[in-house]
Amino acid sequence: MNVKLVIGNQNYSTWSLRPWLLLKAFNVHFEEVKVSLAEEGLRERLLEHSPTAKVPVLIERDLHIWDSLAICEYVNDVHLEGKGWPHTAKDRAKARAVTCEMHSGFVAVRGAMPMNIRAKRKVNITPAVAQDIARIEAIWADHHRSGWLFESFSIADCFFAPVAFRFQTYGVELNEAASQYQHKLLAHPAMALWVEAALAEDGILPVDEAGEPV
Ligand SMILES: N[C@@H](CCC(=O)N[C@@H](CS)C(=O)NCC(=O)O)C(=O)O
Repeated sequence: MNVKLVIGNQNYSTWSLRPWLLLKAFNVHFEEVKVSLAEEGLRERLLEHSPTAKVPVLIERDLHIWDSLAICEYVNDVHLEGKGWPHTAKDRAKARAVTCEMHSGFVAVRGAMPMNIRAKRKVNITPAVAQDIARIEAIWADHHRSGWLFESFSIADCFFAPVAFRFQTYGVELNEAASQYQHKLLAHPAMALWVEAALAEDGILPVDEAGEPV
């Protein structure tokens, strides 16, 4: 197989989920290489694949791409003939804006609510976390009539997929329209495959075990 994707623990690694989901959703064949983030010598093991010692990394022949959004853009260009983004320039601009909002923002939610698929937990909702949740709820509630954020499943949906798991783990309640979108994401067949693999793992990352079990 030409395309290889190096990912972290599927229970925890949000950045890995995004390009993995894009490749699966569009049936791009790839070899998956999983590196445990919970074992000794992590930096050295990650440096074998990536100059940043982070996952995900996409490898195709002599090319190594070490950032989730850069990977999705490459997959869109080279393997999807542009189908990873909506087809109008206006929707592509909006899709990129919400994707970049996720890629570089929502720091409070990302810090307080690590993805932890196997858990059901409760965390303190600070005003900053509540503000992030409200913004995500507004983006989700404004979804397209297709049920996805835009006319069909896109990179923007991949970027919000980990949040669907986070909100499930921490019992975040959403308005009707946003909740419909969350369920649409959770029901994607590739998301079910990801959960199955996450539940089969036993590595624990203490830093991502936030809050109290419920
Ligand atoms: N901006 C990067 C972030 C990648 C990242 O932070 N990955 C985490 C796992 S989700 C990681 O590799 N952590 C290992 C470490 O920091 O030692 C991306 O979008 O791919």
